[in-house]
Order: sequence, then C-alpha cells, then structure tokens
Amino acid sequence: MNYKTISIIGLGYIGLPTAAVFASRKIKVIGVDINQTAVDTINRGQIHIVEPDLDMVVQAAVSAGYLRATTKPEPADAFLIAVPTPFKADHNGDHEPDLCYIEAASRAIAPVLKQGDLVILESTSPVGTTEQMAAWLAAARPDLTFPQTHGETSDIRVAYCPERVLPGHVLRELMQNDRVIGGVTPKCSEAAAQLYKIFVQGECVITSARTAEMCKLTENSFRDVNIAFANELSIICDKLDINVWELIKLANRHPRVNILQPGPGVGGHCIAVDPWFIVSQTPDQARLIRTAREVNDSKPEWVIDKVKLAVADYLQANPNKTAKDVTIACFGLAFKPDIDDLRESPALAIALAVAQKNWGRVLLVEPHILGLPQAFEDIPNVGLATAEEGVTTANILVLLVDHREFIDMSQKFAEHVCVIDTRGILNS
Ligand code: SAJ
Repeated sequence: MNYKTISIIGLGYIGLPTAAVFASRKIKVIGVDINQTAVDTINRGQIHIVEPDLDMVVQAAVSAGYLRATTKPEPADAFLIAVPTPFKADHNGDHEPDLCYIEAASRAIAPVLKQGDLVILESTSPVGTTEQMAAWLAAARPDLTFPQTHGETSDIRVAYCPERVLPGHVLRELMQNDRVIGGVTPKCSEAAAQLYKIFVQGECVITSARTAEMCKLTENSFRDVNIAFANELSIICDKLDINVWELIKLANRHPRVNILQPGPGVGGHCIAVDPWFIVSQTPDQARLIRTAREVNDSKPEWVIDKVKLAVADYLQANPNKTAKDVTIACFGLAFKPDIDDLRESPALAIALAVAQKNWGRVLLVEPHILGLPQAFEDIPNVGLATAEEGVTTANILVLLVDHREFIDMSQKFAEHVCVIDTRGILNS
C-alpha cells in the first residue's frame, strides 16, 4: 500500500500533532476541521492548541507545503478520524457517549472515498463504534464494499487505532509509544500498521477492532482505579492521623506494590471520561470502575470541606475576625503539573468553589497563565498573585497542583501555619 495523501479529520489535541508528524515525513496531509478559525490558523503555520514544540513542527510542515487544512473533505488514500466523543447532553448520571461527531465525520468523508482507501478511527470510543462507523460509511456508499460484509475482498479497509499520548509529551509519545492496531479484518490491520509505521518507532501490535477499542478504555480505567485507590487512602489516612505520602512511599518499597499519588481529584479529558464508556455499556458488571469514578469525582468536595474547616479554625483562633478577613491562596489551577491546561481541572473547580463562598480575598497562584480565568471574572475579591505574595499574605494556603515551582518552595509552605496540601508538596 502506498500512502501518497493522508487526510486527518479533526485537528484537535490528537489530530493536529498526528497530521504534523505525517507531514514531517514528507507525506501530503490534508487536515479537515469544521472550525474555520482552526483551519485558518493552521494554514498560517500556527496552532490553536497548547502542546510543546507542536508550533515548530506545524510551521515547518505548512511552509514546506506538506500540510494544508480545509473544512471540506477531499480525496485521500487514508482517512484518520480523530474527533471528540463527549457525553450525551441529557445524561442522567448514565454518562452515555455521544457518537454524533464520528457519525458526522463518517458522512463527510463517505462521498470522497474510493476503492483501496483505508479509514481509521482514532477517537476514544465505546466497544462496537468501529463497526458502527463502517455501517455509516457503507450506507452512504452502496457502490463500494466494506470489510464487515465483504471481508478481505472489500474495496475499503477499516480499523480502530487508539492514540495513547500524554498531553505535554505528545510529539515524543506519538512516535515512541507502541500502537494497538485493531483492523476489522487481518488485511485491514496490516494496511493500518503499514500507515503508522511511517512515523511510529514503537511496535504496531495487531488485534481486533473491538479489543483495540476496549484496550484504550482499559488503559485509562486502570489509571483511574489506581488513582481512586490513592485518593481513598488519603481520606482514610486523614481520619487515622497518618501521613499518606509517607505511607505510600513505604508501601511502594514492596517489590510488587506501586501506588499512585492522591490529589484533589482527577481532571483532563480522558481519565475522568473514558471509564464511563465501559460503565454505560456494562453497568451491572463495571462495579469497581464505576466506584473509582465516584471516589475520584467526590475528592474536590472533600478538599472544599477541608478549607471550610480551616476557615472555622482560623475564626476560632482569632475571635475578633470575621470570615471576610480571611485570605486564602490557591496554588495551581491546571489539571496536572507544569501545564497551562485548565479544562476539567479539579483545582480550578475547588478554587472557584472557595471564591464563591465570599469569605475574604482569594489569591490564585498559577504561574502558567497570564490572565484571570473567565469563571472568576464576576466574583469580587479574587485575583491572580505570585507564589511569594500567596505565601506571605494568605492565612490559609491550599496546594492544588504540584507544579515544579511550588515543589521548589516547599520549605516556605512548611513554615506557614495553615496549609492544606492535596498533592504532598510538603513531603516532596
Ligand atoms: N493524577 C493523580 N495522581 C496520579 C496521576 C495522575 O491524581 O498519580 C491526576 C492528574 O493530576 C490529572 C489526572 O489524574 O488530574 C489525569 O492525568 P494523567 O497524567 O494521569 O493523564 P492524562 O489525562 O494527561 O493522559 C491520559 C494518559 N493515560 C494513561 O496514562 C493511561 C495518556 O497516555 C492518554 O493518551 C490520555 O489519557 C488520553 O488521551 O486518553
């Protein structure tokens, strides 16, 4: 199979780096996105998302003429669909995934498909989505044959190949990580593996489409369950007056124990989402996975209760003061350390809940952002502050993200009288 032109549908956090990496291998890449602003930005050689070094790779690919973005699909030899799979808007706690973007992308590329093309789904999806995508394509193109009905003789090859890159390290992980390739038939897998081998230095491991879909969900559920264990331990240890950070360090000295780190909750767009895809498909069986989600989702509330207790303690120790006199500094708003991504961040949710209590001043210390996040704009007495201002002015410090800068000043935090440390920075 000779891939001269590759089309990536969805130019977000996965699609754009993938498009840029193919283009950097001197393959013609047509990026497709419904967002005209994103398309225009990319065609100027710039990027609309935050990811280290991606700007340089996109700039080079666009100026060399290998990468071009458009809103309308064009013919290509391979199509990679990397669009979001959010929850359905009207969910009642059942967190059902919404495949409307995958359906729209399938319908959009169907008219330009030709015999010999390969279609790969990369979006995180519930088990069975690749078969569903192939059915949408087949319904739109009755003149072509597809592997679900024609097996190895089909005109079009279809596969599921999940991404597994870590935000902040996307370019490196795209190339170095092993890749799971789930073809609808063995020939589909072979075609997809050949495509990824253009840039993947890791191994391309072949399986079925359903197993590949479940594999992606399993990886993130595994992490969620393990973080939930750490978060539950932190709550148990708090009750028993044990330092959870010391406890985990000690337990991890066992050769077969490797406990993850507790935190203020689980954020981002993957770990807190993907396990629900398993739960919504098999609600009676996925008991542990559901409970892990609930444990992690309830952690921010537990932290907010700790702040309430700290305020009450402060007022008891200072009977001449009112809640309006209490200054609270929240250290970190991002969903994890050393990035500026605030989306689905438990730290942001906690800081917002604290600010909305309308106690005294709330200082937000987030070295990775320049302006006050929109959510805080209408709340009085909230402002961005430097770490130094936070430590020296606030009565209560709430450590929410273990940014390198905060770890480096752990001694200063340790000297403060009231610190709520959700990340173990005092023990670092
Ligand atoms: N977290 C903890 N304790 C830990 C580790 C993480 O509380 O010990 C929290 C983080 O602070 C953050 C959340 O979990 O709020 C998620 O962060 P993360 O670094 O675990 O994962 P993501 O969401 O950045 O990326 C994950 C990765 N999946 C796995 O590690 C199994 C990545 O490889 C996937 O490609 C990505 O999800 C995705 O796109 O699915």
